[in-house]
Amino acid sequence: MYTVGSYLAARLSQIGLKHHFAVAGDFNLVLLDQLLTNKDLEQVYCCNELNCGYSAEGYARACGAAAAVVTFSVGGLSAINAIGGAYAENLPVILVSGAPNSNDRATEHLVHHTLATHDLTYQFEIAKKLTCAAVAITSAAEAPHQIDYAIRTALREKKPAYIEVACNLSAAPCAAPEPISAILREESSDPGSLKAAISAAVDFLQGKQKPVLLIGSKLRAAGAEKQAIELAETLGCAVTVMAAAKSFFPEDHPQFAGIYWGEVSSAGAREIVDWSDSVICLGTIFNDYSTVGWTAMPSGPSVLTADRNHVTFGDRDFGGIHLRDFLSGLASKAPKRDATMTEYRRIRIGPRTEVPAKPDAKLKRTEMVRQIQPLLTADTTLIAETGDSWFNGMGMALPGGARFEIEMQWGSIGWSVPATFGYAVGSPGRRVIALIGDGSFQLTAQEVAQMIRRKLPVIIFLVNNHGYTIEIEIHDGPYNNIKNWDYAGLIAAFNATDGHGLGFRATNGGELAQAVKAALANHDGPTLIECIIDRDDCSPDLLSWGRRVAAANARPPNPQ
Ligand code: DPX
Ligand code: MG
Repeated sequence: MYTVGSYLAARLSQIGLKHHFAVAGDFNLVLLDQLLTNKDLEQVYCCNELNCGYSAEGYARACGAAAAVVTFSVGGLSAINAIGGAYAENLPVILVSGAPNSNDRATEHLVHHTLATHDLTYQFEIAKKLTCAAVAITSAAEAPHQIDYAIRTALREKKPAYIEVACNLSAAPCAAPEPISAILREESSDPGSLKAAISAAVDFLQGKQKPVLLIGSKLRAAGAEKQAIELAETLGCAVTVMAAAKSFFPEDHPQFAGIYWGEVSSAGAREIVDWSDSVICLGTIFNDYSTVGWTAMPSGPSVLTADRNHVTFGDRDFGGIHLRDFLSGLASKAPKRDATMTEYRRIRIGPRTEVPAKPDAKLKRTEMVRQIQPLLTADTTLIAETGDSWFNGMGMALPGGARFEIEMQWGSIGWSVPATFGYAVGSPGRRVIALIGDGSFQLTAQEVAQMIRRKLPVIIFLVNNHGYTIEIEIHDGPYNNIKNWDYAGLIAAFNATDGHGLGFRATNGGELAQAVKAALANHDGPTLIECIIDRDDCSPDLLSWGRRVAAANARPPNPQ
């Protein structure tokens, strides 16, 4: 016999989840019990609901989807920031919230954890704005199709969904799950539109001599990474990658021509995009940050954009197309156009080898990244928090198989601590390394305790540059100073009597090397290495980027 809660658990398990993240509250306790009845689905606890949402977001990066279960209002509204992030980052995170008893709706009753008004719909209304599907379950008979609709839509759209379950319905009997294929079935491309788009794109390419590919972050959401390689290999052209899509095209591929990010591109990438006569954009997102304050935005008739569900260039626009189908179709028909690759080979500069600093010399950013680079192996995932960690991460060369995670569209500081936790829960076989600034860490630091609880051997490089350095470079003021913490010392507090986390403080290269050695040997918990560097010791790219972004922010209002 199924209940609303066990039905939900069955569906989460059937779509491939092995875990769900949760924070308890009286409106979801019975629901949590019901979820626990499913032995294929482990319940993983978080310190608060914001972290719970971000943990699920990180898990979705590793496993393709995720679920976070919270209580009403006081929990749900905290989780909402992470759900906005999942929307912006194209990740199907299912937010499940317990809710007041269905008998308390449309009555004179006031309920705790609410605004002390009779409105119990506000969380649902907010969730509707930030998800692709939101349902409120107030009848057990309706629950199966409501749950299926929310999950199916999230998986198809690669966006978060919201399921609210009145607390007295979690254990109410309902229908048993029917075949999961109804949820997993993908809509296929419209054959006519697909054929026309491919043929028009072939004509477009026939007329060009120097195309370049530009990979964007929606390529992964479209599940089209393999097909992008196929197209690249048919064309033979240079392949550049946007910062938010780092690792979505293998950096050890012979056609990889670096990160295109306007003025702060990796060496040769901007030159090759500027030199090209056409840019094929695959799943790209151009915003003020990724265009470096609107200074680097491929546009006009020489740009062909293939997005998750449509293809557009010049005055053509084809809808109802899966990016995957378009790319593999085009790969089988496109002409060879390798001029940009030939040119890139001429201009490319080999990787700069940084000279090791003296072991007792004061730690600098350059020495820190020099020591992190060799830790990256085929099974590493590097997670970079918003801040100079973006730029430090961008500069790392990724061996084949290595993955890179960044939350560049949403850019909410604090994301990386729980996202790293969630990612590590979801991919126990990978070595997870996080680069996190001191300011960001202060938002969500307590989730390190959950890494300790689950004995996850994550390595955190905590960059203590004494403040919000990226903001300092955009626009400085007293608000960019933060209270210093004993970051390494926190680990002892989180360990309490039963944890095996390690915390180290590195003030020079020698101490950092020792700490890295200990981190690699610690298999029983996370290792946090606090790297103490100067407040202004940031990457040169941050300086250039910050100047441009500040200029974009400072544009005067249009005269009325
Ligand atoms: C803010 C940012 O210490 O990194 O390398 O020192 O910059 P750096 P830190 O983690 O500081 C981060 C800080 C304050 N951004 O420089 S990027 C504004 C902001 C945001 N998200 C949220 N609040 C404020 N991005 C949730
Ligand atoms: Mg900082």
